[in-house]
Amino acid sequence: MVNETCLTKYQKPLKECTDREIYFALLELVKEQAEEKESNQGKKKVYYISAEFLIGKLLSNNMINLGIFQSVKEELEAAGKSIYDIEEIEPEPSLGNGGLGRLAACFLDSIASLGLNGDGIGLNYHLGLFKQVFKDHLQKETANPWIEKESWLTKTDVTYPVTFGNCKVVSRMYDIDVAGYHNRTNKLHLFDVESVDESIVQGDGINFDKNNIEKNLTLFLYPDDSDEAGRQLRIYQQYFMVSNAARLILAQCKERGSNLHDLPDYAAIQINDTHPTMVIPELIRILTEEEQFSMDEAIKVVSATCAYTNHTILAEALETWPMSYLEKVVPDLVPIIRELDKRIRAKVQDESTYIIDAAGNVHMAHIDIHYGYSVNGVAYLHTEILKDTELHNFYTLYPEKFNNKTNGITFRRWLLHCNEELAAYITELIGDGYKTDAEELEKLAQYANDPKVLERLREIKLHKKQEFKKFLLETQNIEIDENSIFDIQVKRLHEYKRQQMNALYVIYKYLKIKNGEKPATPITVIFGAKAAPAYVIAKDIIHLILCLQELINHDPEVSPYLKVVMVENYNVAKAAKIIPACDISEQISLASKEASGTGNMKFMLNGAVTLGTMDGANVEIAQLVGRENIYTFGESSEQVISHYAKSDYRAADYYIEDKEIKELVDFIISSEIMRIGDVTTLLRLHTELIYKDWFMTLLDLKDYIKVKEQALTDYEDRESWTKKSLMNIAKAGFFSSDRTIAEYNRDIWKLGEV
Ligand code: 26Q
Repeated sequence: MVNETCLTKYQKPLKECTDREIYFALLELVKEQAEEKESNQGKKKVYYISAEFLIGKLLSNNMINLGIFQSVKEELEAAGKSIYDIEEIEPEPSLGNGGLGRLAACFLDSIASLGLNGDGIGLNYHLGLFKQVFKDHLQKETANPWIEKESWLTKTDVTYPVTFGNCKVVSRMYDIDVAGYHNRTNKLHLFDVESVDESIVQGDGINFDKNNIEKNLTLFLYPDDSDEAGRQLRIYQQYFMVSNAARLILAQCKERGSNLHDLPDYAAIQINDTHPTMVIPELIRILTEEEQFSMDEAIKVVSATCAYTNHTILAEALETWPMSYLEKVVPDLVPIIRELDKRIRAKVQDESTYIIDAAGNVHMAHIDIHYGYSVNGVAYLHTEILKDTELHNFYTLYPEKFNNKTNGITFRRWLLHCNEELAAYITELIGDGYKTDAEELEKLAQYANDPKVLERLREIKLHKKQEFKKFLLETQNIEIDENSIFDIQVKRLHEYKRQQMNALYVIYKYLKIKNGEKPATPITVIFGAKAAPAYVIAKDIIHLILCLQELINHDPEVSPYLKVVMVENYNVAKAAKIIPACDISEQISLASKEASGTGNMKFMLNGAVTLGTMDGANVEIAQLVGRENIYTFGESSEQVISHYAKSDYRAADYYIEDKEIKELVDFIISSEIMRIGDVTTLLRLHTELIYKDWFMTLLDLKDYIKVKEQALTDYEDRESWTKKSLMNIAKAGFFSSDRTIAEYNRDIWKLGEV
């Protein structure tokens, strides 16, 4: 099969082709096969609009879903080639920041795999999110171009004019095929402008002329915590995305027979966080201005079509835009937004729910909640907190709109692809029904006391650890011990996720070893995290970790027992190599702050044991696996919420009153660390932890250390540890995104049978 494509494409056989040539041959072959399964069946369609789709590399996953991975792999092998070498050629599109973007990608996979009629709509960022490099123990950002002449993108002839306050652009739609697992192919539509000019990026960094919208509109994806200059550009991007989305959706619905008055029978629009919220006023604008709808009817129809997902409880992350920005960028939407606000003021007393506040800021989430038909959180606890506190006033108004959809992950990528060996062994034990019905993983539980099974699971884990060890040596020249305990925290860097608490544990362990207390089994603490370029404290935490890495790994007294690794430029491809190698999964956010987490699910599925707080989906993991198969610690979300309400947490009290805490925190500015790192940076972090510590690191530090020590001790009984590992895999079925998407469809989209 591949050989034929090579002969046609290059006039030479597979075995004479370079890996690069083979990659492009496979790209062509897979695109052709995916297109054959394209289908637009079904009257109603879901449009998942998202500013981010963190799709990762697509080659192997598409081959798995099309059912040709094994045969292609074997054909390559016979020609002396390796599919794993070919995988390395593919550039990774970095079209997302983290959880929210990756969730959107998993959802597209599940929508297609369940055979549902549904497409994604987003933006084609040419440089995506920045690439992270480490220099002088600091994070530096560089551009990450990923679009090559031949790629997964297919240029379409769909183009629309988009009008901003001060300029006009013409869009073009590019499509990426989304091949479902042994099922239909859907589309990811990514809009772009042809005038984008990558040469306006200065030097090898990520600075560029912010004023030239035609040239910069789809150049970069903004990091999830951006400075003022970047924020205005995000409104341009958001409006560009939803203006195109609205045009496309209305055109497609008309094609399928809608007269637009019946739009809710033809479309469900899922709004992924508030980034696409302007689609609501934009649709209302088009229907009233161009389709002769009355305002009342336009609002009714749009409200019955749009549904909103909330992904965050952090108040500072809820999007509000100054009216003055909107007047400049999207003046045509301003009268609509004012009308939407006026209608709420006329019927609701509660000012906290108004769209435009007294200071003239527009609250995007408020538009979604008043003018959408569904509001969902992304894990049980998260939805409860939204109802009880953050969005309580809205819940009182519209209790029927609120529902929970606990996140999930696609098992195709996060098991079948990233851990072929484990997937094959599971198939050997329980058959391959679990690939389409994830709950079948439960059948593994019957082997919990089978020494042969546990032995084989240990072997697979060791093998994945060896593979990651090799990768790390090749990419960062760091050598780790595959027989050590791999304790891993990989996720975006944010204070609420508390990488700094893990770093304080590393200091604790370092001092213990220095004091002669050596761990029974060596420990490798692995981090991977990008910090938003403007997020100072986040970057300071990276600096601390890199300094610890330097100090500890070069200390001959300590490094045989403890190593620290910060993986550079953590992304989807690296996640797929790291996660299967994990023993202990660190999910240690301050309770109430992590909406769900999805990394926690990926680790669990690959047999890691969670060390975590009772936050986000950890709560559901704990409930599923039971007390003996998870390590939980720290104050509860109720306690934390009460600390904020009463303002009664003072980090300085913990620092002053507890000698051990003081010793760990002060190590940040010890002569050992200061010799390696930057004094100003380290002092700033030290001060921050003692006088601010907004996310209460010191509150849970002692309990964290205690429980982590217990986990490490328990690891010594390999048999019972592997049993925990097995039980985690067995209970992971609930976290399949197939389950999540089936629930979205049942409760929100109601697409019906096709
Ligand atoms: C907003 C305004 C301006 C600039 C950037 C942003 C912005 C961009 C991205 C704000 C937030 C994000 C991303 C949020 C995110 O990834 N949230 C995560 O979503 C996951 C999927 O539901 C959850 O599992 C995580 O708990 C949540 O943190």
